[in-house]
Amino acid sequence: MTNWIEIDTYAKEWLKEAGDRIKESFTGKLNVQTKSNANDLVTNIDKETEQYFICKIKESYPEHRVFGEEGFGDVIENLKGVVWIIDPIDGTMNFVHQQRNFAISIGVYEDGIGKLGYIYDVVLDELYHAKSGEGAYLNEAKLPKLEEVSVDKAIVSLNATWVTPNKRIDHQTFTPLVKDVRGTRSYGSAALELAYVATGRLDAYITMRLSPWDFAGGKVLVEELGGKVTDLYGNELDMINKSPMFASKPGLHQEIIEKYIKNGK
Ligand code: 2AM
Ligand code: CA
Ligand code: CA
Ligand code: CA
Repeated sequence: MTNWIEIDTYAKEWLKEAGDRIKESFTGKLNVQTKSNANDLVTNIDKETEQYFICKIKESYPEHRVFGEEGFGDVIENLKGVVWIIDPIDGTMNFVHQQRNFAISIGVYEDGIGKLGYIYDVVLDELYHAKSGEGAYLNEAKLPKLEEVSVDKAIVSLNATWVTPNKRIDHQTFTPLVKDVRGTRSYGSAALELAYVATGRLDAYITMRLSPWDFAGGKVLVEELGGKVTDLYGNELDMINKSPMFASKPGLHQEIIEKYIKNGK
């Protein structure tokens, strides 16, 4: 039997330690490199943080596998057994430019089912965490279940990229939605945006291209509170490959898909 209480205790300890190391890096010189394009950044701290977690996980749980953005973990083609899905720094551009608005994101899955979810806002020392079936918390405070809201009273997070011509979707798809909602926001960290959906600061978050490590932790958190985390059309998310993602309060999720996304197709 998997000892989730023990894993949860370790995960929280490692998150705090990794967070302290990240904060210490603010005074040193950052080594910034680019990945797929000039705006796709990675730093030595992203890499060191991922390596830190892998080291800790493999030391305590040699049979667990790690699926991490920076590629120091295992080659993952399925989610059999226990898999830690890790984004060492989500919001690297914010980390480099702002030294805030980034987070460590971790989801621990067993045979593809989300068991533990963590999003750690290092700078604010705010840890969003959930154990499937046992509630979600912001630090020590239990988060209330999400309640339904209508589109006209909703704040929706959507990056401006998706309302300008782009490769992934007809950019006019979201125009009616943007007009009808109370407001739009964009924070530049998918993990934090999911944490904000969990806390009700945002009512929904839509994005056209995320990887499993961007949403693995947030999915456990939002679902634990009764929210929906799916692809753009309400289907199960692909936990291995990149995909569009739509996270929302219940009710609003269905309303946005039916009235705006399907119509915009
Ligand atoms: P990152 O900072 O870990 O790379 C920015 O809007 C959000 O999208 C962040 O969560 C960021 O994660 C993610 N992101 C950035 N580049 C991406 C890419 N090429 N594919 C998928 N997600 C990306
Ligand atoms: Ca990245
Ligand atoms: Ca990310
Ligand atoms: Ca990252």
